[in-house]
Amino acid sequence: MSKPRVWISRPFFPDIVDRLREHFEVTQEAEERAYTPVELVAHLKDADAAIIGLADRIDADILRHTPKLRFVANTGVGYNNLDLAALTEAGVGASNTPDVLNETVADYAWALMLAAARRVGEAERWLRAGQWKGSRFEGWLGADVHGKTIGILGMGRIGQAIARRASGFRSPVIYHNRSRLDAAIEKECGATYVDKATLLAQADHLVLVLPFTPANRHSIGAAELKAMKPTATLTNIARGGIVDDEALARALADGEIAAAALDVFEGEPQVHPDLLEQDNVVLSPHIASASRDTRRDMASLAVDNVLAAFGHGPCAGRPPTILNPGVLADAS
Ligand code: 8YV
Repeated sequence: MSKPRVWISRPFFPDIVDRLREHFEVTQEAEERAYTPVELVAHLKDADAAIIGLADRIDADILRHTPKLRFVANTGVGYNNLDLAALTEAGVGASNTPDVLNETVADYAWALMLAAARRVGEAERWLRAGQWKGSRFEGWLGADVHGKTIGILGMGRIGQAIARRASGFRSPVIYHNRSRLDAAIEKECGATYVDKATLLAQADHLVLVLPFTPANRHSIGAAELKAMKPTATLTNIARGGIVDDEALARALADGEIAAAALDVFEGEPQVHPDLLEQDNVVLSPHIASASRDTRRDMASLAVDNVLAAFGHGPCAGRPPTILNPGVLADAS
């Protein structure tokens, strides 16, 4: 009997991919890029499973042409690139990579927040441009982070990991979330629940960790930015589109907030040209989870899910982070 086929849309860690070869015929792309729907169909029409990235959108139109497909493993915790209802309807299991990246993404949220507050990017560009002719006691004044109020919008596991780090900075944490956390978790994270208006008004450094849903689009727009302190910073490590990037560029230019740091953008890899004009914004190319260890853990978890979906490995039959477990129950 021929082995099932798995298509991997991007290159990663050959030793991890090798774990599939005993059970699957593996095709892996040598280059990472965004595929058109037509290209995706061409790659997926004979595949039994796929390991994909956030740029690969799987929806009902694709699934109509992929009758063999049984499982899709997404290499990210966010899965707004998957139409989960359509996958479930088509009987295709899907998984993501939660938890393994929480601490790494939380580290990066702090890195960006600190960089925005202390003007690290701006100062480095200035130095590299040969502008440093002598010290200025009153130059490069930024905002402190220690002791200041950290605001977190979206308090899932990554938000909680960000909050826990605040105790070393002696910074109080306030948060807003769709649902309030249990008192025990609030206590452990040292975080106080507030409504969104209070969060915006009181945060000295606001971090966004919301999942992207159509309802969350432009959760931070012109009105929300006006409601923030003029000395505040805004950090987005969640998803592009949660912030209205054009409104943010205007707010930064008008001094409505002091600075921002963005790892994600609406329409990435394009970045709104008005943001590129602003010096008081730190920009990075969606790398919050990109530590060597964590990217390996994410790849490994995606592979574990595929193996388990086809009855192999220690979790045989129970993909560890499946998003629609009913699909497998229906198939058995
Ligand atoms: C990406 C992310 O997965 O996990 C997520 O939701 O946004 C990131 O970790 C990563 O950039 C790989 O594409």
